Amino acid sequence: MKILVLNGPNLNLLGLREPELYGSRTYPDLVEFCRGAASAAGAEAEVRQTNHEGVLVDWIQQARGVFDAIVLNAAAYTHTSVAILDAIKAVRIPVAEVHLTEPKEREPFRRVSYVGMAAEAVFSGRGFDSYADAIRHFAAKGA
Ligand code: CA2
Repeated sequence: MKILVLNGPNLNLLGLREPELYGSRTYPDLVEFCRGAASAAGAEAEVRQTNHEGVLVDWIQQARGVFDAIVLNAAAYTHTSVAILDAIKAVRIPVAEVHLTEPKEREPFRRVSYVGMAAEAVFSGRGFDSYADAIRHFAAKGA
């Protein structure tokens, strides 16, 4: 099973800023972590990051016929992007929403999730382990 792991804006700064919130491990650490979690679950993960909303839309569209599932941390676009919601609905690949933190326990503007309106599952508040939970979710059910 091939899983596409997509990361949105500023997640390239992991470990370099706000470690009290997002931890001290870096984005390259996250890439390795996801690859390892997928491998342990008998799957394969391709991990990408972009700061651009349209690039996330392109990657979601292009996943059709290539990947079995998408693990998506759209970061701030989670709370704003109808374009990403529409892309998820259009592509018809199962999507899991993930977050390092628990957005619902933060500022009120993080309580809305457009991604969550189309995602089949949400894993949040467990740091890198949120990604492992999502990867195992798809591996266990065969996407
Ligand atoms: O908890 C998460 O994973 C979030 O998706 C992170 C987003 C935030 O907008 C969401 O509400 C919840 C922010 C990502 C910013 O990443 C940084 C990493 C290190 C330093 C600064 C920002």
